[in-house]
Amino acid sequence: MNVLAYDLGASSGRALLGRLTHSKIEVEEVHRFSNEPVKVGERLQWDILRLYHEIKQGLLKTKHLRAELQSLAIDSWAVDFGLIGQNGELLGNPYHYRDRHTHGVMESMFQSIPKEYIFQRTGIQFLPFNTIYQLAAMKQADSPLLKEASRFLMIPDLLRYFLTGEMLNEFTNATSTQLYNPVTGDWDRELIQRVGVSDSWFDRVADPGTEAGRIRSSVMTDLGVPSIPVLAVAEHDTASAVAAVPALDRSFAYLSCGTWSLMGTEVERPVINEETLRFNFTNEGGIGRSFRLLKNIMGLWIVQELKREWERAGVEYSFTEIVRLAEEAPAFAAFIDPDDELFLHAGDMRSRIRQYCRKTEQQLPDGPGELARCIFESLALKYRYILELTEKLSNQRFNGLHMVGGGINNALLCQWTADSVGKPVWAGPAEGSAIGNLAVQWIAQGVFSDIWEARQVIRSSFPMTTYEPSDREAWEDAYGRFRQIAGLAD
Ligand code: LFR
Repeated sequence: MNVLAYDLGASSGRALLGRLTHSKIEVEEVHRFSNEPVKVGERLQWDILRLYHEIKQGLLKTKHLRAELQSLAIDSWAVDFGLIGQNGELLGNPYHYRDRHTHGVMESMFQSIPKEYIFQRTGIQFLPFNTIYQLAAMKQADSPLLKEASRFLMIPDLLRYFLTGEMLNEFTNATSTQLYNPVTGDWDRELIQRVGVSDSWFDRVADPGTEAGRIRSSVMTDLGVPSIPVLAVAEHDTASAVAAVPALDRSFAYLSCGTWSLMGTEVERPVINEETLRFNFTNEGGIGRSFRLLKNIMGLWIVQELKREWERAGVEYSFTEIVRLAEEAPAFAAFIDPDDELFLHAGDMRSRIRQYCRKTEQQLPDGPGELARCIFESLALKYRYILELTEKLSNQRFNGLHMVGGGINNALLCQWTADSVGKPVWAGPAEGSAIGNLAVQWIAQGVFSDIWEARQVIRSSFPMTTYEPSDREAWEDAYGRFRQIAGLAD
């Protein structure tokens, strides 16, 4: 049974063809493409029509493989959206969540809508780029789009709409907006109205696994493809990545490692209390109406930006080289808190890292190896802090950590994570989101009875590497210094 998963990340997208043979999943990458945001004036936007074009290219390539598809589905990063006008056309280009138009908007919103109220109703962490603040920023700027809009669609909803002509809001992504109420199981219409936008844009929320239409006739004619069902899966890429965690134990911790690092656990009900508010944990929707109690950690973004910075200066380093240089640099020389707001927006990371180190009276990392080492060690140390908080907030003890996502190709980071958290790290699969996307399509088709059966099959289909903790004393010592420098509370 062939199904196609499109997984769109912040810098690239891919289409993976999934096949099931003898209870093993086989995947074939049929298409890979870059996803480069475009800056026009001061505004950073997604090239959404290009992404749609690449989705169609993926369909064409699959057709050429003569693989008959039972269904297809799309997942992507969260929080970003498009607004649809009365005539059914997209209004403007979706903004990139790292655009600066949300600067200061979250803090100013708290003056009219208390933070506690928002958290109580949504259970979602406060990130300055959440959909709620993007809409409020547009409202403040008196954006004409808000006057014309009649529907709100998240990125995968939007691409699915282009393919099928049908509009539908998907659950896991809907929760990331900070406008969805997990207790009532619907959009929080009161909150939406308080933000000052129309709640009529927000329609019924569909569970992952719902059939959300079929390829529309114009696409069938243009590409010469049959009318394939398009499913809504766990369309937030992190929800799909968590779906693909090959855990045996129902109590497990994960780290989805890519541009972002998302660390947490799966819970049956959202954990909305003073502690989760205090530590800014989130309760995003998961598969089977579970919730992902987790926290965003800045992740490999800082290194990716450094790499781009070097490229602009005419120096090309591959990720493999960066990792090797980090390994050769002196250990535990300087730490940053990767989640400092300093590192959120695109730009000159070298000088920001040095600025952070100057402020905290540390040595200033200089060359590529020292900078990369500082980032990787700091990430590994931050993972320990968040893992311990996850245990505390969810009242569990984990005997290891599952790592999924492209970041696991960095064996050094996996090893340092194990060293830092003092527990084994089980790394795999690397294509977590795409595999979770495939798995939910197979659940919808009745091939797997539930996510736990899917996880078993994922476990036996893809390699998993174990990293045992080592060098504990040095990491313990580093952790104490890191917490002091980053000012992290108990
Ligand atoms: C990861 C991710 C995170 C979300 C961030 C922005 O790709 O989806 O879960 O917080 O991107 O949308």
